Amino acid sequence: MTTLLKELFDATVDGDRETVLTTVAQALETGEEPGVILNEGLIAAMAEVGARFERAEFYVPEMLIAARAMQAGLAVLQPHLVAAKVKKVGTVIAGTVKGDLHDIGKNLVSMMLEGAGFEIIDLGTDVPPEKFVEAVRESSPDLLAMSALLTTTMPGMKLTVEALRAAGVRNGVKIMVGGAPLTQRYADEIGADGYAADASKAVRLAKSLVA
Ligand code: B1M
Repeated sequence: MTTLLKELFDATVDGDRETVLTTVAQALETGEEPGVILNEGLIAAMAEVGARFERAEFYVPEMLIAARAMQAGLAVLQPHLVAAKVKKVGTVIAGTVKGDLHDIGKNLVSMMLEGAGFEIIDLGTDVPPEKFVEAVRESSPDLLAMSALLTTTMPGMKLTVEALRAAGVRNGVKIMVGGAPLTQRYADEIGADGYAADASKAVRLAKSLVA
């Protein structure tokens, strides 16, 4: 890894947005491949952030700050990635289910997935089943990622799985669910393909579901 990419890696892990922005720009100026900047700088750094979170060396705030720095760097890199036709790991439609306005966890999961190379289509909060179905129909994503923070809104996930089935699009998409009140058992009960307890595990699950 070049010194510049190492600097980008460290700045992303530290959530140092300014240094991320300058090192991405410098790496592009020196002719570094956009895909290498993405993989060795930003994505590798977010994998390290996930690993530190799992070792309880990082908590949610550190992870959020790093993810925001990563997103800033990614925005600069994006047009160059498109020009270089760098392939995405997969496309994810993300949203918090109907009746539920909690989005901090969903946003963190989305940012970590973005940091792992996924393209995110974020439907926001309070998303009814029919809106998920419409988005799956329109975008044919690899993954549908649903979040719920309230015991009263969890059933929205089951209704969405049923609505996807009724619309005939369930089999074309992997469904992952998460949020504080959820369990693997609930995910199994509603026919989801996977459950993750936190953003780091969500990245691992998403990668395994599209593998
Ligand atoms: Co609300 N709230 N809240 N709240 N809120 C909780 C969830 C609650 C547990 C607080 C409590 O009573 N102790 C409780 C729910 C009780 C229950 O149902 N069991 C509750 C309640 C009752 C309510 C209201 C009903 C309060 C009221 O008005 N009477 C109301 C509901 C509004 C609505 O949604 N319709 C309400 C409102 C709000 C605010 C708007 C004030 C605010 C949300 C702001 C926002 O999100 N923009 C809020 C907040 C902040 C919380 C707490 C304090 C924090 C949630 C949070 O952001 N955590 C929460 C109590 C708590 O959790 N300590 C609480 C940090 C976040 C990073 O974690 O979201 O768990 P989390 O996400 C994690 C994992 O769950 C996982 O990864 C994330 C990162 O590691 N994960 C996924 C999440 N989604 C995933 C998806 C995946 C995989 C993993 O794959 C798809």
